[in-house]
Amino acid sequence: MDPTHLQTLYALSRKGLKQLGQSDLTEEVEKLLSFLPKKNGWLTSAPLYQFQNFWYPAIQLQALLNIQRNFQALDTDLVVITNPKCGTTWLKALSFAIVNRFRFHFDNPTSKQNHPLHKNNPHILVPYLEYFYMIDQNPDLTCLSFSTTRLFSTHIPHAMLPDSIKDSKCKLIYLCRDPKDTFVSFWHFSNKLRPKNTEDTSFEDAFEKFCEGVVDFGPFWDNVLGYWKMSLESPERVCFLKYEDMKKEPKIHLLKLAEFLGVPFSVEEENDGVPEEILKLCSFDNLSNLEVNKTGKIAGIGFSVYFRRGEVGDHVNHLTPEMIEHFDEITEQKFLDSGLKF
Ligand code: PAP
Repeated sequence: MDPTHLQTLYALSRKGLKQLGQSDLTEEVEKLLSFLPKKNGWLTSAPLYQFQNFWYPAIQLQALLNIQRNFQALDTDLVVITNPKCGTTWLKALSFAIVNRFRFHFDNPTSKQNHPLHKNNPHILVPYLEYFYMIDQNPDLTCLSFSTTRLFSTHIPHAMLPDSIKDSKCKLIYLCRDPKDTFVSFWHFSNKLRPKNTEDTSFEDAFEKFCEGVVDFGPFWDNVLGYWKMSLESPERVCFLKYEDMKKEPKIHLLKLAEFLGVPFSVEEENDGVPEEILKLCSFDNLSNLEVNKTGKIAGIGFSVYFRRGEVGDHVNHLTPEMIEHFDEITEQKFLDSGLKF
């Protein structure tokens, strides 16, 4: 991979992450915020604002408006989309490895050892589109063009996607996860991100906020439903995946993903065990034990925060039976008649 592209991607993530803690907003956004419903956030100390039914920190809202106005999708783009904490890091790694497997081969030991995922966190290789647009109203995206498929990610809800993405033929992969495990993952993540001198949100308070929908890019359920519906209407555009299914049958889902992306595994690749190599490279055990992910940091945030347990069902260790029941009731009600179940 071209080192200048990598340097640009690192610089972008550094600036984007620093920006998350600031309120460097345009006058237009400042004015808009003064009219929007506002609640205390709990992922970071930044408040959340409700804009057209979804909740965002101010800087993310600014990025969203810039994206809606200025982002130009290409038909060859691939967008990795999630609610936060649904397995974004894993999906970024898998997508990168699938799409770029003809450049970084798995049948050649030197190429295998030098795979970019050994030295770079997946969030660097597949950056958030929001990071570009927090910094600049109309940024230069050339650093994404190191391969014919531009690969980036977002947490933007479906209803808020720019027309440019909706109207293009670019492909979207959406990964969702059981909201109970997502909430628990969010909670642990927020404890690691929140600056030491800020007041803690209690677990119960965070639970209530999540259930009310007050969480970055939430309500969780509405974010999921938007992409679920799009995947039913346009299955050739949206591949809708569940974290739990991927954990249970990773190879089946990897093959499905490659097929969807128009780069199915050949018989030779399958015979050579390439799908297994990709799964091993992107596995929780492998990624979380790489030096870059154990000790690497960017803008003061260690990459290790993206790796906790990586399991299904961890919520039973944190939620009371009443909380679980409440969560399940909301899920049932929200997904009623949608055909979507957890
Ligand atoms: P993000 O949306 O902020 O990027 P994301 O990657 O979705 O975060 O969330 C991290 C979750 O994915 C963690 O879940 P946990 O808290 O329940 O443990 C993390 O452990 C899990 N995760 C990270 N990498 C992998 C992986 N390679 N395979 C499976 N799960 C993973």
